Amino acid sequence: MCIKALLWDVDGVLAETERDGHRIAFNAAFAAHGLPWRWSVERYGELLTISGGRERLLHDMGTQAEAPRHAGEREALARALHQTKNRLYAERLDERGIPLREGVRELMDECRGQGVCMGICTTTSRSNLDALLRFHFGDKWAACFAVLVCGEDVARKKPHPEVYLRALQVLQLDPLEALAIEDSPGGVAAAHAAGVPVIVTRSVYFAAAAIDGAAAIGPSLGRRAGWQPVPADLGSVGRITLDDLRDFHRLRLYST
Ligand code: XBP
Repeated sequence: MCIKALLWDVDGVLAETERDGHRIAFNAAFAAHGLPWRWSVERYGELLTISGGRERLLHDMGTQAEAPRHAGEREALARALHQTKNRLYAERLDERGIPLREGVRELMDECRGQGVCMGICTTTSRSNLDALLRFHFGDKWAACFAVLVCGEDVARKKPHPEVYLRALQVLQLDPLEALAIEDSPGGVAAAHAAGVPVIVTRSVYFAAAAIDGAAAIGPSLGRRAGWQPVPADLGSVGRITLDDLRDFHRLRLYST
């Protein structure tokens, strides 16, 4: 079975948006709401085990003395903070963007050139995806993708497989006709539970995380060194190509 669709995760895979975007915007939102809470790089890394910004806020309120006592008030505060955070995140990205990770643009170009369709499978909010990709690909960025599944499109966020199941349903594909690219254990678990083979590009926050069940793991799409399994030697090609993904995908199918 060949790859008919490449399904991209967003945060950590397309760009290092967690450390350099969301975390900073969450802290700015706390300040804007007059709250003393600030998430350090390390604390934010711990909080990334909770999928979804609003859910992350609610979880953290359990550790904050200033948090409202009643569940309804906490929920309202989390919603308000999350809205502010997403607005500030989009403003920051409109102004200066966050660079795409190495090899992302080239692999997308290859997919378009070879007629392999692409989808987005993320639990981030659609406005965040829009802000990131508009900066890099212009207002018509969405036309590059056959399906977009974001946080507000699903009832259950990763590691639940709903984002992937939904994308497969829209694309009318068997899970084995797709390949996902993820960076986190939760993302891999989501793809896995949907039956979609998945490769991992390590991001700063999950550089050393234990990750099971990936067809291949490597440091970046922009580098051939450091991947497991080792990609075929392609002489001067310095990055991971669509043919490498086809190899990873094939090896995965034969080994399961
Ligand atoms: C990323 C997330 C999101 C982002 C923040 O998921 O879990 O919560 O951290 O975005 P994925 P929101 O790996 O699926 O891209 O604040 O919009 O949730």
